[in-house]
Amino acid sequence: MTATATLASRTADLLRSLGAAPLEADGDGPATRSPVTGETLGHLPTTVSAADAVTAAAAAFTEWSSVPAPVRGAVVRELGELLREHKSALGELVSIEAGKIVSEGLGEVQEMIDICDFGVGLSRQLHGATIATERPGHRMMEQWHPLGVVAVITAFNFPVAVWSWNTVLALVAGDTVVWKPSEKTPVTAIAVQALADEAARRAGVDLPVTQLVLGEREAGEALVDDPRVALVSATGSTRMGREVAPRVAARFGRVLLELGGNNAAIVCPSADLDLTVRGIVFSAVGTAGQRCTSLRRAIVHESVADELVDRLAAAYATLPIGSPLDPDTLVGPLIDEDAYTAFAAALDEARADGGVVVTGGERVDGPGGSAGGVYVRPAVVRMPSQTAVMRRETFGPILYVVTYTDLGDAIAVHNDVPQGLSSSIFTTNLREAERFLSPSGSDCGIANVNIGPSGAEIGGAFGGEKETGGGRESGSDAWKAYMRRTTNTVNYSSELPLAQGVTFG
Ligand code: UN1
Repeated sequence: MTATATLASRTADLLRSLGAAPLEADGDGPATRSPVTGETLGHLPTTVSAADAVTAAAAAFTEWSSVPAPVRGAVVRELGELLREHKSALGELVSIEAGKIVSEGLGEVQEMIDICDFGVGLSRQLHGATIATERPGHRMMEQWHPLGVVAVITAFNFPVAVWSWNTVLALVAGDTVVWKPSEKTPVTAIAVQALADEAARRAGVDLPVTQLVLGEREAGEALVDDPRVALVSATGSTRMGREVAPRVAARFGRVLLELGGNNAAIVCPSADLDLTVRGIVFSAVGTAGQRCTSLRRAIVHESVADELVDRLAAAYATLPIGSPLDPDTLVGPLIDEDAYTAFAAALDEARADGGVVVTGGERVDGPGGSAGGVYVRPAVVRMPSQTAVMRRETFGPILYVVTYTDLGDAIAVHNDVPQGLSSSIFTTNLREAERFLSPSGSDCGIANVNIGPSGAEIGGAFGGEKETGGGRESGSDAWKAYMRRTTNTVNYSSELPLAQGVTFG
């Protein structure tokens, strides 16, 4: 049997085991491929159109929003159970379709399980405040009510977890969801939708509370422009967000944007270099540099830069690159040829700017040979300063290194990029760490100490500032984005005192 036949038939088996129909070997629908070998996995089925999905979601919302939140939580509990049961199958499918190594494919499903656990608890904690009023015999409070139909637009790099962060909160909040996944990762979406349908069935919910719309750009645009969609939660490039935000704003809808990152680590003289090297390698190389939280810039004190770069080069030299399905691999493929073009162009530009590629940057053969799958050696590039290429997000494993002498300058360089997602400092000096976390430190939504910028837990709010889009998903009080707040004032007296001391008649 050829490798091609193996991956396509493995995908069919996995889909069946997850309760979904296998893809068609021949069909009218578009073909979809695996980045592991570049081979076709099959042809996609036709799903409901965006407009019809929104119609069904809007109708379902009227009923679903009246179901008590702790009862809504039952769907999420069932989903969490199903994900536990099917973790290895779904994780493997993520590896086949998105090219993540085994451990990261499983980790992504674990993130889904974690947010389900969070969501079940949250379903009993959707609380509003009681606020002191200035009027006697009055009570003022706020309540959080379901918002409406939520469109979830996801990217290829976290093809299932990002859906779950949004959908779990939306379901608990009493919203209904229409999902438009990346064109590059429809198969995992089909599998997850089958699990979500089964979860609803097990919870006794006979409403289309979650739906899947497969399609190209037009499908996403239809959701963005539909006035019945109350919230558009979109993960992807800044370019995409720049188009989505004004269109949704034009109809006074809400957006939750998770766009590009250009995440950095400042490495201080006191840093524990053993830990720093491990933290940097995981963040810069994990998922082949294709996380929005991937580490792209190291801003290193001049006294430790040479040693750190030598140690990074040594660590990079031993990285196993190859099929993400091989449990020993640490670096899987880039998603497609376009990703390689951007990777190579960024390296050329860095060299033209005076950068020196210390290690990596070459294209290598993967399991599909030179014909299929895009594999590269992760690169470390020493730059003379933070030039334009460093200020751009290139979705691949390139780590740029610049040096600093003064921490204030390092923080200025750190913040001098258009994006503001995640950040980190490696130091054992309390003053340096606290300064980085302070208002005059990192300007990102996520700031870490002695941890790289990637691999956030679901319990915290996830998202960033500036061109990252300002949205927050996942933990903490991110659920509020999926609900509408009402402020209620109740007069239980027999007088009618007016606010601000106004007298009227
Ligand atoms: C993304 O890359 O779109 O913090 C999300 C992380 C993951 C999520 C990344 N928990 O790296």
